[in-house]
Amino acid sequence: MADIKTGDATWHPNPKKPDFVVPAGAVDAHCHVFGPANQFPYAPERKYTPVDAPKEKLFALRDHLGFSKNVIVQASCHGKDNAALVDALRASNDNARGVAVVSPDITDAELEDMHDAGVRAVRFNFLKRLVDPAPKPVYTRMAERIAKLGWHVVVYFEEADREELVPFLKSLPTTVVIDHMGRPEIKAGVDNSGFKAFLDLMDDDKFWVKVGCPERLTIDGPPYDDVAPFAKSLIQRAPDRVLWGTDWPHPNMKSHLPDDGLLVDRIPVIAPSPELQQKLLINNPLLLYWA
Ligand code: 0GY
Repeated sequence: MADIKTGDATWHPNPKKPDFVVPAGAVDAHCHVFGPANQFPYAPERKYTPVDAPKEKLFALRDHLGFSKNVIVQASCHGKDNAALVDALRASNDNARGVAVVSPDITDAELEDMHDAGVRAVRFNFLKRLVDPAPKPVYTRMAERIAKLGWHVVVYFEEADREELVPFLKSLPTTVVIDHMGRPEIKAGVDNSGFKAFLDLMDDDKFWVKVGCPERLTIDGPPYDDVAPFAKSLIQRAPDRVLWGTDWPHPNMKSHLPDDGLLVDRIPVIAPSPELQQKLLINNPLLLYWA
């Protein structure tokens, strides 16, 4: 595993062709586009500057991995300017949907334009290393506005902040999708009380969860055996409300360059039956993003 230096790309230059053949029509439901900066400059308030990862590279990876569709999530390095995201959506032939990060002063007409491009959610990011979170009423007001468009909320938080955030998340008027399994404490093991509480939360059908991203959570490194039990438990508990994504281009990865082909090969480990794979990769994301 090579160390990644500042200024290096955070993605594998030559991911393997997956051994696991995903079902036809599969959706990579968490990925990003970065730049190119000369067309879509990074936000002045950003907390990291990535290497450009433009839409052409994302779509080539999609094809290489055997996927058909993407859900592209606005990353913090682009702040509240969703131009790169919208450009990728419009270039996708209806094969991509978007999760935007928006400013409270966005107009209804601008939201409707984004809907037309394929945006179906807003992301509330509570990771202080990535953003300076706003006061909760700002998010509540935005959730009320986007609910009218039939959109949902995607939320990114750390396990340490979960308990404090849950009442607020439950109060939102939309479905809430939780990024990266709520970033569980892998070293505490799958039976730890925090993750048990998270599993209990998933009994509320307001909540959906993304079960990818082992590369970011792992302690042991590839092939991510230490993270698999967490994803597997979530899929068993809420098979109709789980989503999977590559997380390409893996912003802020410092420990190693994840091989996206290997990430795909891990899908049958966490979703062992064809029925679970069909829900995870097709039925669930289509319902949430293309219905
Ligand atoms: C991710 C993860 C990260 C970055 C961002 O918005 C962002 O910049 O989400 C991270 O550094 O954990 O998958 O989106």
